[in-house]
Amino acid sequence: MTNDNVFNVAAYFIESNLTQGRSEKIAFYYQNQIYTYGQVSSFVRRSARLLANLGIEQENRIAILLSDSPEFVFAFWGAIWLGAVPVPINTTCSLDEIQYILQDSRAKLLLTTQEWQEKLAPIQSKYLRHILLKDGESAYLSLLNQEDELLPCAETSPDEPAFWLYTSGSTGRPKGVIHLHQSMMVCAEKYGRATLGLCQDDITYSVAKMPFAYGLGNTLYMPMAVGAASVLSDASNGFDIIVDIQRYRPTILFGIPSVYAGILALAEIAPLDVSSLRLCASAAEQLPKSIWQQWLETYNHEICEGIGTTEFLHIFLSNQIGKCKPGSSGRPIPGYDVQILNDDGVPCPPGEIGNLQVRGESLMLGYWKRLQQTRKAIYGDTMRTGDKYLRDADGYFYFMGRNDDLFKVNGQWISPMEIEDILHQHPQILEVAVVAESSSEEQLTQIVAYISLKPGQAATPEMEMNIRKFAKQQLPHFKAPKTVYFVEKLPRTSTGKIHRKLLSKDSSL
Ligand code: 3SK
Repeated sequence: MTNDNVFNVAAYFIESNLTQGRSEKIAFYYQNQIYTYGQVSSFVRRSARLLANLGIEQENRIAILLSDSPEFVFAFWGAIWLGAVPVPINTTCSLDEIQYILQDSRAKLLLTTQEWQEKLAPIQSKYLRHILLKDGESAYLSLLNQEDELLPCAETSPDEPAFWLYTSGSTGRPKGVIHLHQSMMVCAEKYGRATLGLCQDDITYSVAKMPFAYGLGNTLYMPMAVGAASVLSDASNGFDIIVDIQRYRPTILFGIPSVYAGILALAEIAPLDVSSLRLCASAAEQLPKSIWQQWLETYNHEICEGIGTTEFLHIFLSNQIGKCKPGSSGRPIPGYDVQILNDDGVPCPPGEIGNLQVRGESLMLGYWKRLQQTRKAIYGDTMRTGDKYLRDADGYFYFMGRNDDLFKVNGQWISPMEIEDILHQHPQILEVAVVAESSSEEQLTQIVAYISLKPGQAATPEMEMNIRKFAKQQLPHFKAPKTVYFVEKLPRTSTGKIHRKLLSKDSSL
């Protein structure tokens, strides 16, 4: 960062690789193509030029509705180079959510595919001036090839908005999280370099995609910060990911718990080739201990679990290989101050559940047009995340649920995670979510488990009995689920977290 407060994060990530002699080094793998840092630099500059020629100006938002691809990369950095503000939209969003995001962000330009354009045809946004397409006659890449690279980067500052990410909580409309030019650099240094030791020989592979904060760091800016390479892929299920890993031979796998479970369930028919991997990481949701253990036994790798938020852009609590505690989110990474406070704001002693509060330089500026929610969450450079946590005597943090996931049974607070962790040890269970429902007869809170079974297992009354018996043997009686519902798969939010609100019949408990 320069002293005169001029800093453009696109120029920072692009130019540092050129000045360090990496023009010919591979930055991205995509299908059967490769893109070097020199090519990325050229396309990003052309992309800025194309946007400028279309009348996009500094601070204008541009929406990107694409799966992970070179076009996404060039449009994202090109917009920031120009001083405009990219707004990635997750391709798993519903049409209604996409319409909302286009209106709410007031995006002037949308980059998408022909297929999406057709689906979006009934959607109107009075702010949208241009739609560019990845495919078809005037494909975005061929438009870039007609541009020159001569536009200098905008003289932005580290503390002005660089990009937005929409976060869809379990209730309400998605919120636009405004991130600054400095945020990506902070996360790349604190988590990528200092915590994981990312280096230029690494090839990263992320299950989470770039419109999700976890995926953006894993695939885009963290590898670029050290001159590493990454894989751009839209694979989302266990089998396709196994194939990708064999093909691209990444050194780092950034997974999520449901995908680790899915890959393990395929271990007999399609074992994962782990010979290229030096590190497996997990975030986005709590990783059940049993999956951590099975992964170690099956693939001889610890999983380095961490947790972050879209508001902090990336991970602030993480385990370290060799010092992992399964079931824990790890300890604060360098540069982040993480506290657990009781409802009076007093730090909790080890073993007591409290509210998670995090301080760090990558914190968002705020939520777009959500002053009350911003003020409620943030004070100074500190945020209350809305998560319940406890810490053990060694300083490891344990996720107990979102504030509104915890419920009381028999007068005692119950964390659904504790029960899910036990049920995950049942050999036939693939995924489980525990919620509270009120029983119609007695109006009492009862614990209910929604379960999807491993391939080949049948959801029979005997299976239900067997699972309930297992739970009673492993848990105090009042914590054992009274009802088990079998589902094909659990509902998830667009960022892959279990959508508990959609499960509970009475979410107001
Ligand atoms: O959910 C998480 O753990 C996460 C991790 C990194 C970046 C963003 C998020 C939400």
